Amino acid sequence: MSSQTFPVVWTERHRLHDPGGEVWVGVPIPGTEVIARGDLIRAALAKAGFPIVDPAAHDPSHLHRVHDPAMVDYLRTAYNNWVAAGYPEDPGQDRVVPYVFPLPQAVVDRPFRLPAAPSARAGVYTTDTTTLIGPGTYAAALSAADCALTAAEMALRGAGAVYAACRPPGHHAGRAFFGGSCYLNNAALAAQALRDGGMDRVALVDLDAHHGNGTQDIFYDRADVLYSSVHVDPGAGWFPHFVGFADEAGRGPGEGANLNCPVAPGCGDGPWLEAVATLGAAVAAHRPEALVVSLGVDGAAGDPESPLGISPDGFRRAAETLAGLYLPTIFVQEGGYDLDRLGGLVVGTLSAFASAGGHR
Ligand code: SP5
Ligand code: ZN
Repeated sequence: MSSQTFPVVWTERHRLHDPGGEVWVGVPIPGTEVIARGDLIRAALAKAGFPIVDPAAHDPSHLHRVHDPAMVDYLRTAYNNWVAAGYPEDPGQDRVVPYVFPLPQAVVDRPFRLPAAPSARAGVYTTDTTTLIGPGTYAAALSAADCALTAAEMALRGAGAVYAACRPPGHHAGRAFFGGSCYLNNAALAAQALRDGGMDRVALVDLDAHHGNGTQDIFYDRADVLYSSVHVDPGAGWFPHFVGFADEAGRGPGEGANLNCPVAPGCGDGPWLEAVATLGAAVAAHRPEALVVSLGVDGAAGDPESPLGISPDGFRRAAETLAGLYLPTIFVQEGGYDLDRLGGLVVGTLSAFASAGGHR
């Protein structure tokens, strides 16, 4: 292993997840969270000399540390129940996709009962129509979680930096909801594993272009895990639309341990790197024993899912800011959808972190 690299946890099992596109404003479209992403990232890292290791398999009970067991059970069984109900033949939909949602203001206040129809069950845990479930989705999501958990275990054993090549991504999955192309929250699982392994305080920095509403939800009431994020302003019309504003600061014992730095569409490197510096200062003030970075590179100029316009050099400079915290660091892959630039952005960011000495 060259001194400018660190271990990558990756598995070909990500290929089991083919969402088959997404439904956006009612229209089936190809979608951008595609199988090629996982393979392009691996190829670029291998070419750059990063050593690649397989994840260890973990018992699904690990998932219950951050997720509602009922949601995990839903994800495990949803596809088979969908097929058994005949939807692939009539009306001709071979992926699990919702059509109704139990909004709290639209259901009477009585103990929740799971609806009988699989088509209605599809709306119980997801926030949107863009996060379809196919035959291998649950298996791939488990393997992505395995990558993040394995990276956490390597950090607990003394690794200075590890990259978990998670696909599907995770930061839009909360304790009892999933969405935004995410099913299980890989970064939250890694942070919780670090806590369970004996670290007293952990910090998360989320660089994905979108707010990590799932990660925020999981840790919103907790003081031991800081969640901090720079993302495109949801108030300017961007996903996840309802959450991710600057006044969301945590609740109860978690008050002050949640930091949102929304930035304007088209802001480019300057304001984004200022926000990254703010996140870095908050992490240092939290005095964590380790750092988990939700590394989405969908903020990059040219990405089809965000308007931020960050340059490759911007990502390198963000990595140098994080390296300057000198913390054991786990990078967890989130978004990044420009297939021509994805591999280069990930390698550039991780290489800059290693060159700045962040992995020692
Ligand atoms: C993990 C992650 O980055 N999830 C982000 C999902 C954002 N999805 C927003 C809605 C999709 C709209 N895509 C249509 C693009 C047309 N230009
Ligand atoms: Zn994103």
